[in-house]
Order: sequence, then C-alpha cells, then structure tokens
Amino acid sequence: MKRQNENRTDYDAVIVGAGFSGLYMLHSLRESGYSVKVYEAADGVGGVWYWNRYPGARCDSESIYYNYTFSKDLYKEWSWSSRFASQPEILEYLNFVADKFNLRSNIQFGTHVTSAQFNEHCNSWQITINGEETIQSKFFITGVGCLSTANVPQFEGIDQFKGDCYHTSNWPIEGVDFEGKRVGVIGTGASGIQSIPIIAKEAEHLTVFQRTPQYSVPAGNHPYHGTFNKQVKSSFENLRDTMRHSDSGTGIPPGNRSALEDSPEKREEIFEQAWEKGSLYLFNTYNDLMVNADANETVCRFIRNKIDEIVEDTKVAEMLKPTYYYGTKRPVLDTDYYETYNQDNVSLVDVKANPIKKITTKGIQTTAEEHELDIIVFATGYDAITGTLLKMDITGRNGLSLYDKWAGGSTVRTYLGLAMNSFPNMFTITGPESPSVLTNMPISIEQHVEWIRDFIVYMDEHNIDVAEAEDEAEKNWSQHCREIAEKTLFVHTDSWYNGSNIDGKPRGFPLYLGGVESYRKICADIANNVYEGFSLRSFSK
Ligand code: N01
Repeated sequence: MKRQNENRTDYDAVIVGAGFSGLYMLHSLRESGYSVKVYEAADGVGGVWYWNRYPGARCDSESIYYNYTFSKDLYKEWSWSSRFASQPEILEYLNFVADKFNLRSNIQFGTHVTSAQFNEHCNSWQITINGEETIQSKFFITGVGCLSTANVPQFEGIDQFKGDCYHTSNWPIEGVDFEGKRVGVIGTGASGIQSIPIIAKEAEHLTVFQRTPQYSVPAGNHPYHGTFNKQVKSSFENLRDTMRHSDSGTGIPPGNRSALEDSPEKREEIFEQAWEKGSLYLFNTYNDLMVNADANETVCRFIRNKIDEIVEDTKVAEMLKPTYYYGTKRPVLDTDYYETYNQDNVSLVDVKANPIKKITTKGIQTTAEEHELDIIVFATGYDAITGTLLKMDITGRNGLSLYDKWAGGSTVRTYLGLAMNSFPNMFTITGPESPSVLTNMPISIEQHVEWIRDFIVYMDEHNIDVAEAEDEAEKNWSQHCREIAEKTLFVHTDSWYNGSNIDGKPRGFPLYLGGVESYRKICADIANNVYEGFSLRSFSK
C-alpha cells in the first residue's frame, strides 16, 4: 500500500458496484498500489447487465464502441459476435474482464452498502454494509450507474394479482415461459420496445399498455465476421482516439449542417440512408435536431411516415405516433418493433387516454375496461441518475445528508458530476451533471475513472488528506449544465432525464450536454490547474 495508514482505515478506497465503473476503478487503483474493496449487491459482476435479463435485452451502442479501451490486449482478445451485443454476451465480457485482471479477489458480492458517513475526526468514510458491519476507508467512490433503481408504479391492488409480475430490471435468471400465456407489458421505453417483439412470438396474446408512444428506429443488427473484427482490432488506437475526442463517445460522425439547409427531397434521402444504416445514424444526420424545433420536426415526420408504412391497422398506427421532440427522450433502437403490431395476437392499449385504474386479481383495469392476464411485465423504467445515490443514506460533513443537500432531488448540485461540496474524498463515477447517459457509457466511465485515479495519486504524492469541491465551483458547474440544457429541446419533454417519470420527483436536468470531448478538456484543465475548484487540505507532514 502506498499511503501511510495514519487513520487505521481498512482500505484506501471503497467502491460501490461491480459494473463497468466499479471494475475499472478497482483495477486502476489497485494497479497504482492502493488497497481497494468493492461491494456489490448482486452475486456476480456486471451491474445493470447482471440484472437486465429480460427477453431481447441488447445494447444500443455498437459493440465495437461499447468496450473498455484502457487495455489494447483486452480489446484484441475479445471478439463480439454481432453489431449490438446481447445481454448474455455483455455479461460474459465483463466476467472475462474480471477473470483476466483477477478482480474478484477484491469484490464482496451479495453485499449492500446501506450507509456511508464522513468522519471529520479521522477524515475518512465509515461505510456500513448490510446494515451490520462498518468499514473505514479514506475514499468513498460510487459506481452505481444511472439506471439501477427500478420504478414500480404503485398501482392500487398491485399485490392482489393472481398471476406473475416481473420488472425488466430484475428478471429471473431462469427466464420466464410465456408459451400459451396472456401477457401484459406496461411501458414502451427501450426495455419494452426490445422485449415486446420477443414476447409476442411466444405468448398466446400480448397486450401493450402504452402511455407515451416512442420514436424507434431499426437497430440494423447483424453478425460480425472475422475479417471485420480483425480490421477493427488493427485500428484500435485510431478508434479509441476518435471515441475519446468525439461528442458522443462513439465513432458515429455528427451532422455538420442544419436539417433546414437541405431541400425536402435531399433531407428525405439522407434520413432514408440513415434509417437503413440503423444504430444512431438518424440522430446524427443534422447538427440542429436537438436545438431547433423546426429541424426536429422534419425527422419526427419522417419516422411517423415510417410507422404509417409499417403498421397495417391505421388506428393502431395513429396510436403509435409520438408527438414529442425526437431524441429528447433517449432514442430507442429496435428489431421489428412496429412490425409486431401486425400480429393477430398483439393489441395496443392507450393508457394516456384511459389510465390504469388498478391491478385486479385477474389483470389490469383501465378506466375503460379490464384486461385479463396471466403475466404482467413492468417495463416502467428507473428512478434514474439521482435515485440510487439518494437511496444510499450518504452523510457528509456536519451531518449533512445527501438527501438534504439536494433537497430530496430538487436542487441537485455537483462539481463536474464527480464530487460535491460537504462530501470530501467522495467521488461519483458518471454522477449527476456529468455527460454519462447522453454518451457511450464505457468511454465516459474510463475518463472518470482515470481522472479520479490521477487525483488520488496526486493527493498521495502531495500529502493531501482531504479534497473537497468548493461551494462556488459547484454552483458554477450546476449553472453551466442548466444553461446548456436550456438552449436545447431536451427540457421541453417529460423523460427520465429530468425526473418527470417518477411521481413526486422534482424536475431538473442533471446532465452535462456539452459532449465527451469538451468535458474531457474541462476536467483535464482543472487537474492541470492543481485541481481548481477543490479545497485541498493536509493535516500531517
Ligand atoms: O425505461 P423508460 P426503460 N403507467 O423510462 C412507462 C436504458 N436502456 O427501462 O414515457 C404507464 O424509458 C413510460 O411511459 P412515459 C436506456 O438508456 C438501454 O425502457 O413515462 N406507463 C415508458 O413508456 C433507456 O432509455 C437499453 O409516459 C408507465 C416506460 O414505462 C433507459 O434504460 C435497453 C408508468 C418506461 O420507459 C430506460 O429504459 C433498455 C405508469 N405509471 C434500457 N410509469 C439498451 O442498451 C412508466 N411508464 C438497448
């Protein structure tokens, strides 16, 4: 261990979560000579990819981008089988990573961090696991992801249903047999849209309960062949640089002009090509889709026309057409989503027009009728971005709880999405007000992890005991995030980005919209400027 263990801490760093974030944070700190412990609630590595085993679960970033890039060896040793990796394959990858770098020895599985408290007398964190045991650590680092606390709407009668209920985020490992069953899916976000076509193939009847229709674009998934994999691996350095210095963290080139500059015919041609290419090419066709309502409407119209072309029943097609600004809810990719509504065994129920009143013993009762079901699937999403952190009972200096600091979520404030005033020596990987979910996550995670590691090494080398974000720096960062968001269309749509999917959750927009490259530069400049915006304190020589 590099640091002198003056305060008799158990570890230099405790990390919460063994997903993409926690695994790399563990590896990085351990390689730098620190003692590290990871606590993970699941019985294995993987984070969201451990829990999200619902039918059709697949990544919506292309496999060649959705990787770690910190190790060329790792990149070369692993080959993806298709353009969009399935959940089992991503889980296999993360297990491969854990084995390759021998990470399991520092992870305690099946363990919940139930509280964490900063102890000002010894400048370290007291972390309680499973409500019983307390561990002392110099640094407290969260790698809990942005989408890990399920949203289960508290419908009246939810416990009375005689059939089976599942949430997509906590799917049984043994799977679910839909054969001959009447199934209801509530929710048409990415999880619903991925699972609906698969469930429809098996179930006797599938009823989809849709509150807000979504714009969905064919993913264009296909197998990867050996020669393609070889080519990608041989251009590893280029690809990594492109991703790290892009806005999105992928290799998909962004649009370079306004959608309104092209004639309607030219635009149609561009949209059509992007639709055929799949992935997020449509989202990246023009550079003003997220800031100009008229530009955005051109792509909305294009997708609505596609729905008309695909869906045979005109009434159903009408119900499936969204009206919000495309992209202001997270863009969804699918395989045969709209086509599924042409199957005789599939029906669509508009629960905005006729809301769900209650769950009965037999099924779902809307204000219009009762739907009898054997299985209900909740594809109702997450208390995103802040939900998991707020649940963890974190207390900083002067007994200030994170819940009170953020006033229950109405005044979320962080410095760079990485640290907070009153919470010294705590770091949040892909925390609120960082680029996180608006980018290709592994790339953003790597940038956070490396920045945190370098900061810890710097503190070590300069005998700094405590680093804490300054109030002013935090205020300015939050304001900067809000100012960027307010120039975009994102703030005009109800979504999990701004918390409006959760009853009673205060609205905000706790994300940095400036992109991976500019964020990387801001973070690097702050580090080069002796961690500007942090107060650094030493108590020993
Ligand atoms: O959750 P969502 P998700 N009554 O919040 C509806 C990532 N992800 O799990 O839109 C009726 O998007 C809700 O309706 P509305 C990805 O980032 C990635 O699908 O709020 N309906 C909505 O339709 C994604 O964006 C991948 O009106 C209710 C749905 O439930 C994020 O996770 C795969 C309701 C929830 O959609 C979340 O996706 C899966 C109620 N009371 C997920 N409450 C890939 O990588 C909610 N809804 C591909």
